[in-house]
Amino acid sequence: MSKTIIVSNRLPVKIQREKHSFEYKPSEGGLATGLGSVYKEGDNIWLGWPGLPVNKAEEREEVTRHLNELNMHPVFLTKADIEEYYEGFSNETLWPNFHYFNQYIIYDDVFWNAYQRVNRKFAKELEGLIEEGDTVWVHDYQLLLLPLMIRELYPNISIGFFLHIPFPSFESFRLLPWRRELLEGMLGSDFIGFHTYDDMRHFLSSVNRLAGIGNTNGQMKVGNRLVMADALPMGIDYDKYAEVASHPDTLAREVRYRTSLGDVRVVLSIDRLDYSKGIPERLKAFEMFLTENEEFRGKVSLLMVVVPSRDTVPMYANLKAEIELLVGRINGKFGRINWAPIHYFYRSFPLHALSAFYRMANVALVTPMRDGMNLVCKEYIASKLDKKGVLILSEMAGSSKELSDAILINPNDEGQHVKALKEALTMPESEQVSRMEIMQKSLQRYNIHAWVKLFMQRLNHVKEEQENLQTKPFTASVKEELLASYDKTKKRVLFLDYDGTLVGFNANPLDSKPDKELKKIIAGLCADEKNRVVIISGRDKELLYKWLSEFPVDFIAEHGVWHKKHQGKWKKFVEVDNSWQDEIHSILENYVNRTPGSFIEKKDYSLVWHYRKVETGLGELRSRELTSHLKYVSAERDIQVQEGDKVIEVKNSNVNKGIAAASWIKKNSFDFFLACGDDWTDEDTFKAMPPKAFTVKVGAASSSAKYRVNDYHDIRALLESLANQ
Ligand code: GDG
Repeated sequence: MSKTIIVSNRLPVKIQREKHSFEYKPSEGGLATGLGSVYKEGDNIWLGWPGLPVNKAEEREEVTRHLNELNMHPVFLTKADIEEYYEGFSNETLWPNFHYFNQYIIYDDVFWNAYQRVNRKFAKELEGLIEEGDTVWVHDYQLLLLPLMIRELYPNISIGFFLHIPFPSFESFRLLPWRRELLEGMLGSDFIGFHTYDDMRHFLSSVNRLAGIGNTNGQMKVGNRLVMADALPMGIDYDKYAEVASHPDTLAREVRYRTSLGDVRVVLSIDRLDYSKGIPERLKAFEMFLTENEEFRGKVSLLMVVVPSRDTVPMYANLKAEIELLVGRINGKFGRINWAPIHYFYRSFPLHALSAFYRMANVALVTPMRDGMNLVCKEYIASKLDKKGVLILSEMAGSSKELSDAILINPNDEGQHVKALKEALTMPESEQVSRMEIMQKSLQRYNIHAWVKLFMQRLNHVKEEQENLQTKPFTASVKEELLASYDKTKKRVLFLDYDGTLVGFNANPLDSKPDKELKKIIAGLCADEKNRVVIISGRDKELLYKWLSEFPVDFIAEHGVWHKKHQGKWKKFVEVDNSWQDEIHSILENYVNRTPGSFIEKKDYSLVWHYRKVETGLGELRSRELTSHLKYVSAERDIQVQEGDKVIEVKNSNVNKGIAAASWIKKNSFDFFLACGDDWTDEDTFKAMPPKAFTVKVGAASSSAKYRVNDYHDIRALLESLANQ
């Protein structure tokens, strides 16, 4: 039985050393909850660092045994590993670089060596666990090199990777001396997920510039392997946060806190101590807000939770000192005996306290300078059972792409920050509710469970595509076989696509008229009475006819809308059938699931997928993907796919190249079949061919053709040898 192995730097467990043993507590993080449905099943396992140094052999054995019972497996790290790989390269090199704080990067070969060493340690540990057929899902920036290390050990295994922090633009990423190795490490995966389309786009641009690998809709060819990147925004465990928000413990806490605070409006801020979170900027904006809006003094308090983190590192200690100075200054300047402008806590709180904060906050102020996603703002929304409350969100947080009904601000713009606070605190309740409702619906749908499911689906999809790509090369022995069959047969049909198959592509389609060489080949093929040559193209019929009517060929034009036998007239298919709609609707639904903001419109004879409200770029990406997908599935259905302004329309068409070719075949009793084509529309032709047909795809994309060649020159060479037989 194949299994799934989750790999992350930390295991989802808190282990505490007691006098003679260890105590284990599961961690409550979003990722741990979401992946619980995966790693706790059957033989699945989560591999990572248990979070504390364990050096004695017998203690390691004990911890391993206990963790194995919880479906976990430890990678033990030494003190030097932690200092150099985790605190060093991960947090002092990659973290600032990926969050655009390049002035804080430490470039240190000792750190880099440790990063390679520890990634290898993870690979080594996996070596004992992985079996052929398994799936490995690697998480985050501490393990960028791991996918390639696993790939080298197990070339055929399914490897997924998800980056939880932003992927920087090439201009930032190129600063790292080890950029190439880092990218190659990631490209060992089959599927690479990012929170936003921008992260994905930055990654693809770095892959293009540093490794010279281009992409189509996020699909890359890495050596002979297909690798896919995609945007997959992570959600939260919505129901859990909604449930905790109605728990008696939470309600009791809210009453207690409210009584202590008195009659003030609450603005909430929760972050881990980090320079990427924009905490000083937030405090300065709050100070400016109180300076400019006297009427709010005594009426609004900022409840600021800063969760301790890395504060032994000087940069973090300085940040903490700066925050505390600002809090002191503001409270000193504006505070009253019965009112504190800021309630500041440098510690973490239990979940129910956090939930009570979410419930009582009139405004949540989430204004990072840069954040991969940011889950706090999503948790705030899920906790708002009465739908009253306003979210002010930085456009630099990944979550801003989904939560466009928040008040979005640029955290560097103090004026905008101040204005947003005023707008939030004076927003009519009806507007609060309507904005909150939209955001809640979206977060309910795109929750953590949907995210995990989608990631796995996408990874499986890449694997399937890789298998489809197994189209065999058109070798000399295949050619021999084809020629032998051609020789023996008496009634042959040759379906030949035109652009990309018989001629190369031209910027101006009118420049693709048949050249001398091609004319000679077609004439040669037509000279043999045993051959029926059918030009099967998406081009309009007039042009095809003008270019090729000098030969006794048949035509299927405009993707099968029009047909013409050599001696006959142009004829058209007509029929209307809506039976395809249910199936296409479920495909469109699948894209709506993966694309926040998109929706389906149902018309009498068509279905329309709208993406005008989708994150810029992501909508375009999905539309291209959907178009390809629809063209692919349209082989046996009477539909046509049309792209419009931020819409994709699927209509009845009753015809495509495959249906047309099939009807051609049905009416005759051919004994030899050859079909050549280069794009998605030709897939229909390939599929319509009988099993004994020779089907040849031009180019490397996945195909239902049996064989593939590199370009139209190869097709011409093949046809020429047939003509010369
Ligand atoms: C990475 C990326 C991305 C906070 N204070 C307390 C507390 N928290 C919990 C929150 C939330 C989590 O910590 C912080 O959420 P982040 O989104 O910042 O996640 P990280 O794991 O730190 O960061 C980030 C994320 O990965 C997911 O991909 O969103 O951009 O940097 O869940 O509720 N929890 C408790 N007490 C606290 O005082 N119990």
